[in-house]
Amino acid sequence: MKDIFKAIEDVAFAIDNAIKNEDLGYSDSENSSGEDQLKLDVQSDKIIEDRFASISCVKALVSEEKEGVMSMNEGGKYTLCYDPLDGSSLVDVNLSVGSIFGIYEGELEGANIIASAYIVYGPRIELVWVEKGKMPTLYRAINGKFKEIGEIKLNEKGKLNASGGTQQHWEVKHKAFIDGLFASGYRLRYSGGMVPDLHQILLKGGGLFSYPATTDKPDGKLRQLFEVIPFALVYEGAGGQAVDANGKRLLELVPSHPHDTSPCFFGSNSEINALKDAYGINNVK
Ligand code: AHM
Ligand code: MG
Repeated sequence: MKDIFKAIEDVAFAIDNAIKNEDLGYSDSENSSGEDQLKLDVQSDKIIEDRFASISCVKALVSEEKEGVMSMNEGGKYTLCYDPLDGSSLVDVNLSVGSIFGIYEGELEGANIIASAYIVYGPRIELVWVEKGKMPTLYRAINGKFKEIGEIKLNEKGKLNASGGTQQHWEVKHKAFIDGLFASGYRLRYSGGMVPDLHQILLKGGGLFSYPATTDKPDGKLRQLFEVIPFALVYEGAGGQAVDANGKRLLELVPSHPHDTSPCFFGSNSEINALKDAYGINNVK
């Protein structure tokens, strides 16, 4: 696992360098979700693929920017599922973006994630790493090296509210719930990048991030293997909750395809319990 952590540290600096210096235009290709790929998406994917080729415990890669599963090292036991540059459409307006990694042992499903990590490319580079059953740890890049800052713990209740999806397509119960949070004093914090948005809620003590089912996207937008499940491990490790629209733990998701999506809600306990009440799903497993 140390090898994987070291490789993630290395790709953080390489991708940060690409973001700062490379062409911001589109490539000629689309990813498997039908989205146009930026040159930076493709470059970030290649940086990760190349660095992980030499990590013998990694048997396969699954990337937001690749079709299917890419075999790597025979005899490896882990599959690395990753989004190389999440929120890449925000690079041209110079907002923070990120990379997300889930490390799975066995079948690719929530129950088998054993560690996850994300990198925030902001004014500084930060990295959060969590192993199953432990608390997430924050690292910050200082003078070209990651320094351990400390463990991340959510408060029982926060103040921030971030909900994605087009409001025009929100379900009535979602709109009523979000309006209720604002009416009770929550503040809007939504950049359109799940990495900085979820990171902000974690570091500011709590709140709620939602990417709900919408009438135009009934299964949500965010991908289970390399966006939703890795962040669920972080939020549960920090003492919060991460559930789908039925109140099921996101760590129990079983994707039938590597690019399957799911509605998702991440937050501290008070907000997720309020969500379950508002959605009428309390105690549903
Ligand atoms: P991407 O992986 O193509 O960058 O898309 C994922 C991003 C998330 O970072 C963010 O939460 C979401 O898309 C924002 O979507 P929307 O603009 O629909 O709110
Ligand atoms: Mg993404």
